[in-house]
Amino acid sequence: MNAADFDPLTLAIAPPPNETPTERADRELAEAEALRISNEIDEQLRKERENEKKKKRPVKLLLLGQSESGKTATLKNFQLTYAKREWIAERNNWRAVIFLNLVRNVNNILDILNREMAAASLPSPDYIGSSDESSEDINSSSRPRLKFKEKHRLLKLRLGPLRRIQTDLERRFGATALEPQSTSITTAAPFGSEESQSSRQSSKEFSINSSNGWKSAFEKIRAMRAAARADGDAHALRRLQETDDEIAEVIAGCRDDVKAIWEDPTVREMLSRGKTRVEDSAGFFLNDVDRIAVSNYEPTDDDVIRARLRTLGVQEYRFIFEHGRTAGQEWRLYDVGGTRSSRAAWWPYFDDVNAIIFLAPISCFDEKLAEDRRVNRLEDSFLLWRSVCDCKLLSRTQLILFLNKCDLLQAKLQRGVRIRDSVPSFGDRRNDISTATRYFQQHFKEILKQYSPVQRSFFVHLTSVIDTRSTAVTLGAVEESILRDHLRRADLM
Ligand SMILES: Nc1nc2c(ncn2[C@@H]2O[C@H](COP(=O)(O)OP(=O)(O)O)[C@@H](O)[C@H]2O)c(=O)[nH]1
Ligand SMILES: [Mg+2]
Repeated sequence: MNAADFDPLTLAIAPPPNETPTERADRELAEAEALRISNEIDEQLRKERENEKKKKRPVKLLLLGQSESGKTATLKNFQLTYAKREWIAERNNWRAVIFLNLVRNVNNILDILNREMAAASLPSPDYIGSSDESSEDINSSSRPRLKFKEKHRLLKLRLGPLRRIQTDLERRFGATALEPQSTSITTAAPFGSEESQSSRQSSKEFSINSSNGWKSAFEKIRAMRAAARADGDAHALRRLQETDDEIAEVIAGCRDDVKAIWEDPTVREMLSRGKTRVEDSAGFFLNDVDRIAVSNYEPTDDDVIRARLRTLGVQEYRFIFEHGRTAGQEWRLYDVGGTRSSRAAWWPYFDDVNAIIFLAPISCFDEKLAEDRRVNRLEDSFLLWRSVCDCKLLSRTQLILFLNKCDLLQAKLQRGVRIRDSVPSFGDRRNDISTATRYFQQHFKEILKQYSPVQRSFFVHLTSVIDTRSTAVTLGAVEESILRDHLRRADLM
């Protein structure tokens, strides 16, 4: 007798001692069947596990649209709605950005004021403004000349320190990559490349250029301080160490003058004659001076959404959603620079994205692209939408259209701006928001139908993405439909 004869397991599964040949055949058959079923279950479990893994794969979402269409603001809404912890941790970092936005609003007005005061002091009564198209007929002979007073000179003087604040803040954010201002830039430098940072010098807007966006813009400030310290560069260090708090003090000290210049009737008249709508510009905070220009200012959620930090290249943001139907699921959102020259950098990201949110700012029907003053911004959105619909790589990608800046559209129409003057095909339709959105929406839909390589659904939302509450509802719908598509794909694979 060997050891196996005493092994309880061997004994338990051993055939009964007096088995007849028929019994033995039956037994073997039953065993084979049991094995088959067991294997089948194993196989099924394996498949389910694999499927789960596929479903757990990150959902990839790309935000596209021309520059200043609201892509980054939409991304921030995602973070606010679905990754609140991270949002709160970062909120205070936006303080310096909001200060910069505010200070730039003021300095832009000061620039115009300087120009116009200089011009107003010229002896010629026929003076017709400066050569800048936006201020063409500020003092045209048909209207009374603007009367600048001692008060304006004093305001200019007292607001002088804000120039330095702007320069300081821009330097802090590494303001080397700049908004293209002309048509001469036609080729895209690869994102993140040296060239894209150094080739544009005229400082109109600062930007971030990195593989993960605003986080590293904030990180950069810390790194610059460390470098100055290591080099023993006391001067650089002193400048950099000027903390947000010191900057806040200077801005708080200018609070009354900032309000005074913004509320001054002559300045308002000057801006309106020059058709400069500061309130429509990116990062507009002049109506919030009382709240922001204080030494202990802390940004609100809405402030952060409205803060403008230009995006360059393609930036990836990874969020594990804490809320919503996809709680626990990783989402990767890609935010891109939207100027014409940066669009070439988008294509490599088209490969395996689940969905694209395409932002079309429909309030821009009477505006031109900053990078090419010949091109109407709405027309540019249509063309861009067409090339996205048309793209074979994206033929199976869900496209979600946001007709954005509806709030600005509404305000514009209420001011009496007529769509037909910029979009002749609009014709004699009613110049109101519902007719306008329906008209534009139809146009986008037709392009989708006509140019998509395979038929696909048209998902569209009317949005004002600076409104965090209504945007949260919209994002809920977006999440739902992307998730459904994501799961369906996992099941198919
Ligand atoms: N009034 C209004 N402003 C918006 C809206 N969407 C974006 N903005 C503002 O427009 C500017 C550009 O938005 P941003 O998200 O940076 O555009 P991006 O260049 O496409 O990333 C920012 O100052 C935003 O606050 C909107 O729906 N309404
Ligand atoms: Mg952006």
